[in-house]
Amino acid sequence: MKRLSDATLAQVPANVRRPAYDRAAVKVGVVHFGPGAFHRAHQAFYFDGMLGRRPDFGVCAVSLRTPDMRDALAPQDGLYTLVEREAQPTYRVIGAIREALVAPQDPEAVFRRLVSPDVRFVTATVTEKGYCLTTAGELDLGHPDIRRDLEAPERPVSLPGWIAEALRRRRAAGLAPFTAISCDNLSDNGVKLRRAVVQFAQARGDADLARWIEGEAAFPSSMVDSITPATDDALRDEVAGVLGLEDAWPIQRERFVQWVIEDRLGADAEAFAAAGVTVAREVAPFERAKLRLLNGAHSTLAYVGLALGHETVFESMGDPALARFVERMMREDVAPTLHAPELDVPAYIGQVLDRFRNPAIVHRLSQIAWDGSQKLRFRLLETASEALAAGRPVDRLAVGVAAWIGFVLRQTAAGVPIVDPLAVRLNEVANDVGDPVDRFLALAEVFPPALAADPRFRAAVARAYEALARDSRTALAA
Ligand code: CS2
Repeated sequence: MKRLSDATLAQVPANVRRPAYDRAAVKVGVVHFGPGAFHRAHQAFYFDGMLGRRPDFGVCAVSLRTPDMRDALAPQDGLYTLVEREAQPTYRVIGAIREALVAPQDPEAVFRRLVSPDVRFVTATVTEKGYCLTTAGELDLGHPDIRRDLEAPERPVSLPGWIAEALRRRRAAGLAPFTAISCDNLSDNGVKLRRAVVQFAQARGDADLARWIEGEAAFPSSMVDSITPATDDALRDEVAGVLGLEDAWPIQRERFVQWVIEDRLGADAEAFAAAGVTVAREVAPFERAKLRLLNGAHSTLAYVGLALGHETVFESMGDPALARFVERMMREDVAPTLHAPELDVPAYIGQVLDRFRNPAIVHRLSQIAWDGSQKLRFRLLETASEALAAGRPVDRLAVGVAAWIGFVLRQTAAGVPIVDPLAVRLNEVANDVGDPVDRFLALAEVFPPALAADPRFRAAVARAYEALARDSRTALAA
């Protein structure tokens, strides 16, 4: 079977949407760090929608570590298939990625793009861990990647290191900075990225650069949303059947897709809005609602659901006790921490629950369980801190946290590797002696010290932990 590429694009059947613009005329105006499934399901889809009117929004996709994505997409001229799943799936070939680079293999090619006057935007999906932050949200100067980048700042490996060095080179070349848009699930992601980059420039001893970045560069916050299960062979086979062409790395997601960006986009705001992006004065309320409701519920469903023997979000939602528990947590514990006058929170919760019940989406709990040490803070812990400050209970919020502890202990005992940047440390803590809840709460990389020290939080996690250990279902009575 032939491969999807510019040369074979015309053979794609009519029920598959194809780029309606002239791909040869597309110019790279965006550099994206971390072109995993989510980027290709989300930002690249929006840029694809802009290219008809604005051919200067082509994407240069930069992998910070592995060549897999470039190896899959380069022979396809950057083309890949996006499947939107609802009762009836729809198929669409996305053409936004014009170039795929692997940073460690060709750093100068990446810098050439980053220091090009045509490049106005840098976007990033490098996951929570890619920001190298402490639990207080500062750049972690002890992080191995940051230490390395401070020693050799012209050959960066971290996202803050790459952006700082690229901005230094732009400044030296007399160019305006690009606008850097974080698209990861962190609260105030733009503020955090900006702070990390400025702190990196300072730690590098370049106070002028730090000041220039602070004064001149925009780091809008953004909220991203679309449930994107990992690609598997079944998807590759399905797409090959529909296209009549081989696609090495198609992507699937639910049809629902949302991108809210803080209005620091200058003259390009219009172009984003025309492609369906919500350009908002303030993003934090949307971002918080999504992180705490959708992602908080996801992580809770993942750790509790796995303990109950479920495999997917859909299955967990079919478990009445678990579905009821998560809904109560969202409505009674999370919603009161949100201050989002522009959002109908009860309706939003209903919509999120419906999305979890989409039978066309097979979203594995094990995928959501990855990187728990990085995710819990934004999904459950910040909510718990605010609930405690307001004198509200945290019993239900503590169940997901306790279930995460149980998950780490089970995986460690079974010798199953944990996908988490702190895996080694987590295995050590799991194998240690003493009260498990105390041992885990002492992890300063995960739990902000003030929260870990709060006796109400500790008691709630300990209660949930015991209930889960006795019988996972009793914990759901919280
Ligand atoms: C999920 C998210 O894997 C996870 O941790 O909670 O990827 C979630 O599907 C997206 O944030 C939805 O926009």
